Amino acid sequence: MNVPEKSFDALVRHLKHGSRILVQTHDFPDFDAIAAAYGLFCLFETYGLPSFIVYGEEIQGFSLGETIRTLKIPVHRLKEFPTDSQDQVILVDCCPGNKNVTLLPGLTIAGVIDHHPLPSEPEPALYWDVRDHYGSCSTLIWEYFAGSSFLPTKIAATALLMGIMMDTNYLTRGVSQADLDAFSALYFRADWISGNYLLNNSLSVQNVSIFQEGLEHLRVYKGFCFTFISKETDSDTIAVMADDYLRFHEVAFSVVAGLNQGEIKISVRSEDPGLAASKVVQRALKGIGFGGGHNHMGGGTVSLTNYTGPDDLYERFRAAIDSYIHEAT
Ligand SMILES: [Mn+2]
Repeated sequence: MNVPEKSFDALVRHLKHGSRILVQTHDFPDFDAIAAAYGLFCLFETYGLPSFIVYGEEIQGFSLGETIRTLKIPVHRLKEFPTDSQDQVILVDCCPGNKNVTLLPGLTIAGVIDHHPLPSEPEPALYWDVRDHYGSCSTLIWEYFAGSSFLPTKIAATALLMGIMMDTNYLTRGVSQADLDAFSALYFRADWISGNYLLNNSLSVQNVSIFQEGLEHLRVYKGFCFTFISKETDSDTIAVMADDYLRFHEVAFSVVAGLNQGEIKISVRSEDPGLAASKVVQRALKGIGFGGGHNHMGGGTVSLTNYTGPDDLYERFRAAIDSYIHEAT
């Protein structure tokens, strides 16, 4: 059987001539999603094909917003971006059929470029390039550059390098050979001093009370830690907290839940190779919300109507971890 070609040229061959190209990320994009979308946008530009980077909900966190402003990445929130029935969509860093991306009704999904495991029933798309062993989607887009006759500009290289660094937590989780190759190809092409400055300034002193509450509510059970934030927070801050708690040597799996715009947002991190963050969060939220991600990092959402408080959420995660360990042994 012939394996369909995966490359930028192959993607372009699946596009309809004369229709606008929308490069859509998941609804609450992160660095990797924005970087991959921007890399693709730049490639389209060099081919003389204008495209638009779109997302469903919100850019969260100071650091990502500041990066988009500094690097002048043209992003559009779908609520303020009129679409046309002829538009064609390319999804990056997400998959049609997963709940973290709201599909535009009636529009053709021309392509899917992702590094998350496929959902059980993905929606149809014309071109697929899903490499779930890659640490970042930015790596995949770098390979599209490498396979074309164009190299990324300094700004595009900086964005892609930031995407790799964030999704692999500075090359410490889920790293494949492809990520290392992309890293070494991009490192001296990018302005890493600026990129690192932007990544390392994600916190605000206004968040001190959130960190305080996180520590006050922290529960630790057999290598698993859980906390919740009752104040309004954002997914960026809870992700930083979930990362940080793994620094406790007693903790190998962390869960941080927080209130965000009428929903409970959950960030999950695992440094236990036998405990996949994505699988635990899916199991813990079954029936009350949804979750997903990778082995090392994941996230989820529970609507307030289904939320029965932090004690219940804690028990759900504890039970999910216990049953998972049980199955594996
Ligand atoms: Mn990603």
